[in-house]
Amino acid sequence: MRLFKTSLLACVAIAMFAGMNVSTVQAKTVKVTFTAEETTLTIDNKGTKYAAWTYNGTIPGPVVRARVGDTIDFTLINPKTNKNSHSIDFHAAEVNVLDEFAPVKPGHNKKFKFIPKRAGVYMYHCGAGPMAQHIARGMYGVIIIDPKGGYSKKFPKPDREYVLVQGQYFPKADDATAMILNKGWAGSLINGKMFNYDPVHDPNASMKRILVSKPGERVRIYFVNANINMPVAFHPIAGIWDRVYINGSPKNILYDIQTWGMPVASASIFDIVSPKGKTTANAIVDHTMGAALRGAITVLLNSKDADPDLGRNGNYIVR
Ligand SMILES: [Cu+2]
Repeated sequence: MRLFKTSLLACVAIAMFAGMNVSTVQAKTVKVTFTAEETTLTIDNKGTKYAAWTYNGTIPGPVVRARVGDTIDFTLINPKTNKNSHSIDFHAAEVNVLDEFAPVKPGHNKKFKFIPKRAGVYMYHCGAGPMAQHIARGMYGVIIIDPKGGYSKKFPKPDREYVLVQGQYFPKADDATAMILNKGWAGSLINGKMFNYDPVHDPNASMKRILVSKPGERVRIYFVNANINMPVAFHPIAGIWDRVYINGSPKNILYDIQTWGMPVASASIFDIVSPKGKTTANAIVDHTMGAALRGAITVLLNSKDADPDLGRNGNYIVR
């Protein structure tokens, strides 16, 4: 009887403790406001201009991050100075395509809320027609949904976190038909620029615009394939993915992967652990040669002098 009482007390104590845990990670409301901007951006290291369409003026748009159970309170502003309707399609949202994701005319706004229920990394993009053109011109980005339970042995806290989004560059921004037919694509954009982080293959690139880590660190890459028609063969040259979390979910772990195929509109987490005690470099590529050699190469330098801020405290995207 005494044993029963003790274990009952223990159960109550555990339940109380569990209750405390829940209250310490309270769901919150994450306010997100995107303004559709039809603007001009530079899409390579030599200054080539492009008539881009964006969320908040950048390719990709802002990184949105929340936890399972949080409320995303979203507003899309389409200024009346724009010529086109725009919309939002969050792959992390389970809603009504005819309502939340409907196109918004210039001069109008759209507001809705959703509660993400599944941990992962997800693409978002504009779905207004022609969708191929709205995506190709730059209206895409990343939303990260962290698991409710946070980090664990199966989902360790990384030392650095980077977002890489790959897109296709179609120089004829007005030719939506060519985009749909995959004709005339001239390059691969990584976070909005060809060879954005590759001073090895592009003499106009800067040695300062690369990804960095210190030897032995776990680097987590949130990768999104925002191409129009091309899958990606994602590979870290001179390295091996320690883990791939398919769709970014801690439930979907693969170990020891050289190349992972990413269909259009997919997103996953890729962990790489740099060797300890020495300086090394990786070239993270789309191993599809037509994409790699037209822009989809990213240098990751592992050295003890690595900038302490890059890939930390929300600096996911090297701009
Ligand atoms: Cu759009």
